[in-house]
Order: sequence, then structure tokens, then C-alpha cells
Amino acid sequence: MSQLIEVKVPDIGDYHDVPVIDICVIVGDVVKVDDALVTLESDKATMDVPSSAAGVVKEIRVALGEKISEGAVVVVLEASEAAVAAIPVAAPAAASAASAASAPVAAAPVAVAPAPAVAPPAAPVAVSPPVAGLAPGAQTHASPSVRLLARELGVDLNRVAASGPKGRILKEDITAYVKGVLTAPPAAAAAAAPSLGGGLDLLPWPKVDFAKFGAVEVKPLARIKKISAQNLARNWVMIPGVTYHEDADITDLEAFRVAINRENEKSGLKITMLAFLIKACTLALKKFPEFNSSLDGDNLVLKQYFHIAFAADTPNGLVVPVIKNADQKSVSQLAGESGELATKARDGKLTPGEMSGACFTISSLGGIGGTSFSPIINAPEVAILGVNRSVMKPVWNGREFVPRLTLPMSLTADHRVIDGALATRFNVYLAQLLADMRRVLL
Ligand code: CAO
Repeated sequence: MSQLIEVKVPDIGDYHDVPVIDICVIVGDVVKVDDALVTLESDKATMDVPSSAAGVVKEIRVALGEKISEGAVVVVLEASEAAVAAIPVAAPAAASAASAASAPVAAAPVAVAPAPAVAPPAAPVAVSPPVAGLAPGAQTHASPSVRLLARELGVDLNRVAASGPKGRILKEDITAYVKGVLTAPPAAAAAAAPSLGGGLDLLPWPKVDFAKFGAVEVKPLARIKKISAQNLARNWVMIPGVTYHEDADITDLEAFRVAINRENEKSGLKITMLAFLIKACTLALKKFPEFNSSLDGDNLVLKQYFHIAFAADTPNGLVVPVIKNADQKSVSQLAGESGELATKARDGKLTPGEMSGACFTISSLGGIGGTSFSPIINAPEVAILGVNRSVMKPVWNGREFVPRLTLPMSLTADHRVIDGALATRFNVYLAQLLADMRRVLL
């Protein structure tokens, strides 16, 4: 059994003679409850007239541009028995004869069968649903033309950020969404789906006209910043990195460094803390080989060489030169080579070969300050060590507090390869080496 239902313009407040700007169904369309049938646009608002029932569109009673008011029949639907049964459940305003009686729209009576568990078959009621554009809690708000555009472009409206009034999705929002997808870094977009189980469902980047709020200056990003931004974004999103903190007592090491540098003042060679860190890290990598590895599909590639990278701050952005076979070099050689590479980095003269092949990276902010941070792993490496400025701290030696020079270390490790216990063991060992570099000889 099927019934004909006239869907009418519901109560739309004080609006009269509102033009129809869109008709989003054609005869024969199958519609569900709340599907938009037509869109009306007054001088102040755009409103969808949603379907009050599920069924098949038999007749469209309005034309584009026609001006209609509350109570005008928009569409005639042929509802199946099941579809009709759904009407009062889906539309609470029409669920009782009382509310129907007080409904402002004098609709043609239709047979409505409420859910049997709730009530016996009710008297015919008017079907006058709320207007979707005005109803709170409705799903996505978009005019049919916008919906049509989204359908044509294969855009899921639930993913589009709305900028229109009352959360309405506009054509520009669809355009911005599509642009965002097309300009997303290909590596992140392509790689995210398989490893993260269905993609990230990220919203498009917010587009703001900053000049609306005050004066601005637009500066194109330096080439290095653009490249590193893409790498950093991918690494941040794709690596489950956890940062572990440890304090290393470098009181004796710093005293030794200062003494050696004083001794060598004339030669000009300056031993840096970074050089000691590189040395200590090569030993820690040898003791904990997982740190000297890379993920390659289902394999873990364990490297038998020890190339250490260090982040260098340059006027154009961050670059990461690499000291090859650092384990085979003395601390003096490491100091000399890192100094040369840092100078080349600042002058923009590093070759690609000097920036590739790293196993592990050190990011030293010690010359600047800070107490801790969370460095981002430089893929395909699996860990990075960050250090900040060393400070004197009172340390309890069992009898009293003594002043010790303490180096704050922040180690970020890829949890897919290195768990917390291993990372902490690595940190503790590194701190032991720095506390007493004689251990390097062992
Ligand atoms: N604690 C206290 N002082 C420190 C220190 C530490 N951990 N590390 C360095 N210093 C001191 C140095 O001894 C030096 O002092 P003097 O001039 O009195 O000798 C001063 O700070 C400057 O050191 P530096 O940072 O220029 O030199 P470096 O060898 O320690 O580091 C380099 C070289 C290239 C790592 C560094 O210049 C640099 O670019 N660091 C920034 C790295 C960075 O930006 N990381 C962030 C990456 S994530 O955004």
C-alpha cells in the first residue's frame, strides 16, 4: 500500500513570497526524511525545505524563481507503508494530533502510523517539519546547488568546514576544501591512509583574511623552510614519538673542556660540548643498536655505520649536516668537523652529500638556553637527542646538597621501534658517559 503526501512549506516565521532558488529533486527521486527538497532564499537567509517523509517524488509543484510562502505545496511524495510509518517518529512536531492541530500550516491530511509500541494508529496529522536551515542539530547545512557541486566533485560534506551563517556550507567552502586536498603534501596524503587506518580526516587549513584585522606584511617562505616544513609535518604526524628526559652531570666534563680549550688557546681549536655529545652518542648507539636503525616496511634495518647529524640554525632556517663515521673520529676531530659543517651550513654551502646518510640526530639548543623540548625525529631515523643549556643544580649526594653542572637531555624515540624502558636505558647510559668520559675507554 502506498500513500500520497503533500510536503508543504512549514512555518518560516515572518517570511512571505520567498523565491525558490534551487530544486534539488526530480520526479522519480527516492528521498529520505530530512532530505532537502527545495531551497528558498529571502533577503536575509537561505532555507532548505526538507522532506517530511521517505518516498518517491511523484510531482514537483514549484518552479525555480517562484515566490512561495508558508503552506505552499512543494512536492508530492508517494510514500511506502514503511516510509509513512517513519514520519511521526522522525518528526516530533507532527507526532501528536494536538500539535498538528496547533500547527500553523493547514496541510492535506495524511495517514500516519506511529510506532506501535508508542501508541495505536493515530488520527491523520499535518506534516509540517521544521526548516532545516533553522533547525538546531541538523546535519550538514548546504543548499542543493552546493550539495550538487559536492556530489559532482565527490566531496563528503561532513568533511567541509562551513563558513556561512548558522554553519551553512557555501560553494567557496567546497572550493577551499578541494584546493586544500589538492595542495596537501603528497607524501603525507598518500602515506597517511595505509599506516593510520583510513586517513586523518583533517580539515582544510583555515583561510583568514588577516588584513581585515590590521596591517600585515606577506613574506614568501625561504626554500629551506618550505622543504623542512613538509618533512617536519610528515614526521610529526606519522611517527609515534615519545620524548624522555634525563639530566646528565657534566661538571667534570665541562671543567675538562674548559681546561683543554685554555691549553689549546693558541692553536685555535675549540672543543665543544657538541663534540663530546657526538662521541658519547656513537657509544650509546653501539650499545643499543635499535637506535641506529630505520623501519623499512616490515623490516628493521640495523646500520653498522655511525653517521651523526646535528641541527644547525642558519639565517634561512634549519639544516642538518652529517658527520660520517663519527665513531672513528676523536673528540678533537669531531669538534673541528662540526665547526666546519656549521660554518658551511650558515653560508649555504653544504652539499647534498654532507646532509645525507644520517643514523641519529643531535639538536643542541645549549648555546641559546631552554630547559627541555620535544625534538621531532628526522625520518627515517628512529630517535633524536635534544639538549638545552646546562645549569648548576643542587644535587643530593647522600650527605648534603652539592652544586653540579647539569645538562638537560630530551630524547625523542619512535615507539614502534624503541619502547620507554629502552629509551630510558639509553638516556641513563648517555648520562653516565657524560658524567665520566673515562667510560669511553672501556
Ligand atoms: N650549555 C651551556 N652552554 C652551552 C651549551 C650547553 N649545553 N652548548 C653550547 N654552549 C655554549 C658554548 O660553549 C658557547 O659558549 P662560548 O661562546 O662561551 O664558548 C655558546 O654556548 C655558543 O655555542 P654554539 O651553540 O654556537 O656552539 P655549539 O658548538 O654548542 O653548537 C650548533 C653548534 C651548530 C649546534 C649550534 O650553533 C646551533 O646551530 N644550534 C641550534 C640548533 C637548533 O636550532 N636546534 C633546534 C632544532 S629543532 O627546532
